[in-house]
Parts: sequence; C-alpha cells; structure tokens
Amino acid sequence: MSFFKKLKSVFSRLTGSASKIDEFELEDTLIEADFGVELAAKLTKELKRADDLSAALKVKLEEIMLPLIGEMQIDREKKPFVIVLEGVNGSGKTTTIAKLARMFQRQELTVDIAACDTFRAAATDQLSEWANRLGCRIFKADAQRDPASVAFEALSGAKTAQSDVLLVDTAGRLHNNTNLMTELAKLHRVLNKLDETAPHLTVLVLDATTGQNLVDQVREFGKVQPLSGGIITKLDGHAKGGAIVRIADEFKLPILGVGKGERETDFEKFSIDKFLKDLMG
Ligand SMILES: Nc1nc2c(ncn2[C@@H]2O[C@H](COP(=O)(O)OP(=O)(O)OP(=O)(O)O)[C@@H](O)[C@H]2O)c(=O)[nH]1
Ligand SMILES: [Mg+2]
Repeated sequence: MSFFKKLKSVFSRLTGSASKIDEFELEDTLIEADFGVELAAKLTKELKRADDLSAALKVKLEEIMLPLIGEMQIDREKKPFVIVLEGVNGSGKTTTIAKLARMFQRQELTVDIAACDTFRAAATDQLSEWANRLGCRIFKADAQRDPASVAFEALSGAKTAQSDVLLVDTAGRLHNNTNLMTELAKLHRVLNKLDETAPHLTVLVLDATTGQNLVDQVREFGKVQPLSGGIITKLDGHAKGGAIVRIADEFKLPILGVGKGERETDFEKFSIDKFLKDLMG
C-alpha cells in the first residue's frame, strides 16, 4: 500500500472518533509518510486530542506552510531576470523550465533559455526541443563545454537582446557530487560577475516522490547558494507528501510552485487544500 493510501486509511478510520485514536499508529503512519520522526512526534502530540483529525491536520499544515507559499514572480526592471534551476538528476528541472517559459510567455514576457547542463548531449537536445516548441531563444554548446561559459554567453546575449527572463538549466549529475557543487558555484559566480544582482532567483526542483532524500537535497544545494525557494514536481504521482511538510518546517523553504504532469501547462501554485485532498482523498 502506498504511504498516501495508508495515511488515508488511518485517517478514515480515525477521523471523528477521537477517543479511538491510536497515537502510535498515527505517529507511525506519519513517519512512513516521510514527515520525519521529529515532526511526526510533534504533530501526533497536537493531533491526538483533536475531535476532527483532518480538520486539525489542516490547521497544523496551514501553520507550517501558509507563510511559505509563494509564486514565481519577476521584477520587470531587471532585464533579464535570471532564474537558475537546480536539483538532482531526474527531479524535473528541464521540464520545469518549459513550464516556466510557457507561464512567462503568457505574461507577454520574452524568455531565453541557457542550456547549462552540458554533461550529457541529450540534455541539450531535450531542452532544444522544448525551446523550439515554445519559440524561445536557446543558448547552448557542445557536450562537455564548461557550463559557466554557456551561462556567460547566455546572460550576455540576453542582456543585449533586452530579454525579460533568462531560465538557466543545470546538470543534476556529474562524475561526483563535489564536481557538481563546484561547477554550480562557478556558474553562480559568472552570472554574478556580469550582473551583480544575478541570479535573481535560485530555485531547487524537488521530486515529491523522493521522500526523505529531499531533506539532504535542500541542505546540500543550499550550501552552494542560498535558495530562493523550491518547486515541487510530480505531485500528480504517488508522492510521499510528508517530506514536503518537513522541509517547510525545517528549512522554511518557500514553495514557489508545483509540477503536476509532464506537459508545459502542468504548473500551478501550491495549495494546501489540494495537497490535503491528495493526502486524504
Ligand atoms: N508526472 C510528472 N512527471 C514529471 C514532472 N516533471 C517532470 N516529470 C518527468 O520526469 C522526468 C525527468 O524530468 P526532467 O525535466 O528531464 O528532469 P531533470 O531534472 O532535467 O533531469 P536531468 O536532466 O537528468 O538532471 C521526465 O520524464 C519528465 O517528463 C511532473 O510534475 N509530473
Ligand atoms: Mg535536465
């Protein structure tokens, strides 16, 4: 049984029957749903006396998450407004770039894309396909070129063209993690050298189905460059949603949007109501 289903089933059995709440079962289920031991214990303590468990959980989630719900907004004075997308491989960076490009285009903004994942040739091909489809300018280079040099060319080009937004794709995997982080740091330095206010947003893309690992991802990427916020992808799947609450609670990381599918239109603002609906059916 998926963790979501399990949580749902505990909730459906427990909701409205406060006296029968088995706090151990509730705590275990929260832990299994990736809320983490600490937050699960805290929530259990606060929820166990609730008359209506789901209503009480909603209040708790609102306490933790409402202040952190944000949006992808740009400052139109900055030309281009530079957004770097980071995250482990497969988290959804490239797809999220397509979603953001599409969203900004609908706001009548011109969007350029920098293909700074030069680790694999296929990464640039995937992004080029999206750029073609969406009609965005793409700055790219041969595989194995220094990503920072692609970033340099892209920001220079986007500045000259007076583009509104520059979306920067990055690699999720290199030969090792240290390389990845060193390379990211260099990319940030190069952007910052060309425009001392750039990047304007550094966004971590987090795959909701990954569970507990999200905690390490936020910690590690946050060491390279302070994170402006996270975008949660694959909330359409069988996400172990608890980890999202945990990173909000632990890191106070703003949630700037969610991905709910593989198409460029599958992007929306995070909603606690929808999240709870997924959680409890
Ligand atoms: N269901 C679903 N699938 C998604 C979502 N976002 C991305 N995907 C899929 O997840 C897979 C990986 O997405 P990418 O955008 O290529 O991920 P990436 O972070 O760029 O991966 P690397 O380039 O390997 O580091 C693809 O098959 C996407 O179609 C989402 O919100 N929901
Ligand atoms: Mg990619």
